[in-house]
Amino acid sequence: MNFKTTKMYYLGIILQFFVLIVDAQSTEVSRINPTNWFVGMKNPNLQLMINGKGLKAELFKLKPYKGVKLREIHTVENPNYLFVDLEISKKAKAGTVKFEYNGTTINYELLQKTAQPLGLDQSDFVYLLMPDRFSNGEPSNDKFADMADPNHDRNNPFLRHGGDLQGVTNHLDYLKELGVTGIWMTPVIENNQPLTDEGGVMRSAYHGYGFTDHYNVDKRLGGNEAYKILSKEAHAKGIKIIQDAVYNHVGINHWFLKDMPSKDWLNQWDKYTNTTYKDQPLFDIHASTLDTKIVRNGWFTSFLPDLNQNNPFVANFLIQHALWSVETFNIDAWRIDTYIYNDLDFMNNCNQALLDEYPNIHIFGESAVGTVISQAYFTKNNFNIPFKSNLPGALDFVVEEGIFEALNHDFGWNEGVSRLYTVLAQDLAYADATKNVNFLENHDHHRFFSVVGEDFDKYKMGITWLLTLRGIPHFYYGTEILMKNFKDPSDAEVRRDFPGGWADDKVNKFKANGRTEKENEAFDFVKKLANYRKNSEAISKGNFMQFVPEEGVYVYFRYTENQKVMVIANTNKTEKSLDTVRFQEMLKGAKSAKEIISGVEFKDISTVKIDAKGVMVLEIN
Ligand SMILES: [Ca+2]
Ligand SMILES: [Ca+2]
Repeated sequence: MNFKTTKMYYLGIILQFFVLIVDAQSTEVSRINPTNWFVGMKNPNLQLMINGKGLKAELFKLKPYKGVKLREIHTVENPNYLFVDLEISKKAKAGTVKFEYNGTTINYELLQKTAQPLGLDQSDFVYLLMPDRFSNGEPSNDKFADMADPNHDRNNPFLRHGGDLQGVTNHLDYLKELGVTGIWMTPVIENNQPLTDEGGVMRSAYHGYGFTDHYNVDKRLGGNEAYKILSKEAHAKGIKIIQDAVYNHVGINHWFLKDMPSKDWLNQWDKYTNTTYKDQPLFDIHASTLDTKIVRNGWFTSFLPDLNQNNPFVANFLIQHALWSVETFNIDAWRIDTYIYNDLDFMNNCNQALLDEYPNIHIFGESAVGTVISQAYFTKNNFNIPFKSNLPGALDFVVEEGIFEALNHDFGWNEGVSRLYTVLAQDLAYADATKNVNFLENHDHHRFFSVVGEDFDKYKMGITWLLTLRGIPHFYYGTEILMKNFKDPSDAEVRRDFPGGWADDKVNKFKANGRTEKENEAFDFVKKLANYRKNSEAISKGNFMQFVPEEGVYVYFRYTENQKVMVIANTNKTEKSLDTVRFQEMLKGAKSAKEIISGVEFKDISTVKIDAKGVMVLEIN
C-alpha cells in the first residue's frame, strides 16, 4: 500500500466508525451482520443479525425497495438481538436499502455479485504462509494500543512479528517465479484476542484461528482493504486466493460472546469439557453416544469456545459469512479448519450453500487423521452408509504419513515405500482422490527438511512425489529455502520469520544472491518441477498408474493420450539398475525419454540406472 492509499484507507475507517457511533446513539441499532449483501445471488434469502440495546421487532421496518421483501423478524432470549429474514429477488438492483428503526434511517448496501471463483485442480501449486511471519510490508500497523493484545516483539517467538498482507503482495513475483498458482494464508480475520496461555507460555493469537469479528480482516494485517488489494494483484499475476475458514469455534473475545443472543449459542457443558480430538467415534459403528458428543461438542481449547451449529441462527451466521467472504475478496478455494469437530450435517449444508452459489469453487477440509477410511468418511466418498459427506476434497494426512514412512524407513512388505503405495492403492474410497490436497508440512507439523534428517536426496524425492502424485500439492513457506526445525520446544520453531521479509533483516532469501548455494539448489529444484507440472498435461490433468514397489524401487506414471510421465524413485542406499520390461503396459515400446530435472536425454530406456536415494521424472518420447 502506498502512502496515498494508506491515508485514504485510514480516513475510510474513521468515517465508518463515525457513522456507526451516530447510528448507535440515535437508533439503538449498533451493528448489522452481514455488513452488506449482494444482488444476483442464486439464493434469494438473507438473514440479518441486528444487535443493539433492548430492540423491539415492531420498531424495525423496511422502506420500499424494488425486489426486496421483509419476510419475518425473529426475537431470541436476549432482547439485544433481532434476526431479520429478507428476500432479495432477481428484480433487485444494487443500491442502498433503507431500514427504519424507531424513526431513524439505517442504510444497508446491496452490491452487485461479481465473484467468479476459479477453484483448484491438479494443475495448481498452493503456497501456505502465516502472514504474521512472512513479510512486513507496513510497519505502521504492527501494533495498536486499543487492541486486547498490544504486543509486537520480533525477538519473542510467541508474540506478533508484524508481518502483513502488504508483505505478501510485495512478494507475488517471488511466488510466481517459484511456480506458485495459489496462496493459502492462515486466517486473516480479526483475532482481537488477549494473550492466552498455551502450553504454559503466554502467546499472541498471530495464527488467526480465534475470530473476534467475522466481518473485519485484522487491522494488524492491513484490514479488509489490504486483503482486497492482495486478491486483486494476485489474480492479475495468475495466482489464486484460498481462504482458511473456521466454523467450529471463535475466539473467547468475539464480540457476540460478550452478550450472547442465547445460551445455546455455544455448546455448553456443566464443567469444562475439551474435545478428545478423536476422529474414530464419529464413524465407528461401535462408538458410544457420549464419546461422539465429546468429540463434536467438546471445546477445542478453553479460549476457543465451541459454536452450536444446530442453532439455526448460528448456522445462518456462519454460512452467510462464507458467501460474503468469497464475494467480497474474490476467493477461489476454501480450506476448512478442524473439520471433524464441526456438526457434520451443518458442514454439508454449508458446503452446499457455497457450491450452489459458486459451482467452480474448491473446498477441502482439515481432518488430521491416520487412515484412508477416516479421511474418506469426512470427504465425498464411495461408502454405502447413512451419512454422506459432500466435502469435495481433503488435506491428505495419510499420504503425508506414507511419504514420511517411505523416506525414513527401509523397504519391506508393509514398510518403507510399500506404505506409500498401499495408501494410494486405497483411493477407491474417495469419490475423487484428485481433489485431495497433498503436503509435506504445515504450521502444525515439524518442518519437512528436519523430518528427513536434512538429507538433501530425501528432500528432493519427497518434493518430487508431492509435485507429481495425483492430487493438488501445497507447500509451506520456506520449504524452498530449506527452512528447518522440529516443534521443539514449541511450534514457534516451525513458524519462524522468512529471512528478508523485514527491512532490517541481515539476509534476504527472497533474492538468489541472499541464498546459500544449497538453498539456491533447493529453490531451483522446486521452481523447475513446479513450472514443469503447470504445463504438463499428464501431471495437471492426467491419470495415475502405480506399480508394486520391488526391492525399494517405486515406479508410477501420470498419463493422458498425449503425454506420459514416468517417476522412478530408488529408496535404497545403493544404486539400482531397473529393467523397464515390467512397465511396457505404459511404455508400449518407447525407447527414449527426457529427464525433466537434469534435462538429460535418454536414448535407450530399456534399462535405467538410478542413483542411491535417487529420483527421476522421465517424460517419455
Ligand atoms: Ca506490519
Ligand atoms: Ca464442535
